[in-house]
Amino acid sequence: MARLPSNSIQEFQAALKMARNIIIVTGAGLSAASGIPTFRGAGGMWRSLDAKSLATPEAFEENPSLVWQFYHYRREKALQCQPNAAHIVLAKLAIPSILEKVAPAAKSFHLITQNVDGLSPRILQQIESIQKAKEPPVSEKDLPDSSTLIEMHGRLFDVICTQCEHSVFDVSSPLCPGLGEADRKHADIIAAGMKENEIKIPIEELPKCIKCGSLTRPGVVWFGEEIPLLPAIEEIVAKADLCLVVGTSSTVFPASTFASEVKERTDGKGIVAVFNLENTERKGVADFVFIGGCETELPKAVGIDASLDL
Ligand code: BV8
Ligand code: ZN
Repeated sequence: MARLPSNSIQEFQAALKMARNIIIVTGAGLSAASGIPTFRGAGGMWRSLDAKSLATPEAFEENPSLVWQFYHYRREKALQCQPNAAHIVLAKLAIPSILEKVAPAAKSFHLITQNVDGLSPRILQQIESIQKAKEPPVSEKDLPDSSTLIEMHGRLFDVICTQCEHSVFDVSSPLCPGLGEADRKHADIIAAGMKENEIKIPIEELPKCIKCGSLTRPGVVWFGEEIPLLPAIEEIVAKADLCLVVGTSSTVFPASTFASEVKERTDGKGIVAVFNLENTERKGVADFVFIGGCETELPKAVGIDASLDL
């Protein structure tokens, strides 16, 4: 009989102290407090557009104008939002000298995010600039290791050519005049999703490749597409003995399998901790469940505050 998951911070911190290879899997719930609606949450902005039917190569093939408007809206939204306390605490764990305070036995740490909104890389870069601006210069151990962050579903701000695959990281707002105009015309994404309101942007006015002039696409992994970083991710998951699952409904494959894989591969000795509004892991997988917004529960449980005076 699997024991009920605990929500004891003391027990969790004891498990953290023993962990050797830590992975953190995050989803849309991590960015909810920043104002970026989740895929499935109440009022999820994509309900009217049904994200799953739009986040596919087929949808893009059939209606690049609508799919680009969907992603352009999310780009603009992400640019307006700020990382929250949970993003900050996770980014601080990428600093070796901070990680070793809470996890002295840790040999590796990886933050595997399903999110494409760029908030985690943004706060990592912000922390790195704060640290690098210090006099006298801080040691390597006080700098965040950005190689610990893996954006497994790609990035909203990567713009990739459909022909020559030239990729540009482009945060222009708007990305092109046609998309800027469509954004202005739609009061919100719900309106944009209504067929009768659809604005048809001619293909020649959609974002083009600066090298060969062909149509570009958002640099995200669509449903039905392979995850380019998966082999590296699987190697990391295979070694993990502690897995935090933060703000994800654990419904999208293969990210949804990582926590149970840690549990199964270690004959149950691996530790899984869920930070969500509800327990999203199958029965018996989660050792710890901290119910509530991760922006408040994560700093408390990990014992690291979200201040940026490092
Ligand atoms: C692949 C980029 C193989 C695009 C995304 C096997 C079984 C079942 C399905 C499949 C399977 N194999 C393949 C599939 C199909 C598919 C899939 O999983 N479908 C689902 C619908 C069942 N998977 C794939 O296609 C993947 N590819 O497997 O390739 C392959 C092999 C050979 C050849 C071809 C293919 C690729 C999947 C990548 C899809 N791209 N993103 C974009 O963003 O538009 S996924 C996208 O949806 C997001 O990135 C994110 O990952 C996901 C949404 O999930 P969540 O992040 O969990 O968000 P959600 O809204 O669901 O939940 C929010 C949670 O937060 C909730 O639990 C809520 O309670 C909580 N929350 C809210 N507020 C807070 C909070 N928690 C804490 N604090 C808060 N404040
Ligand atoms: Zn090109």
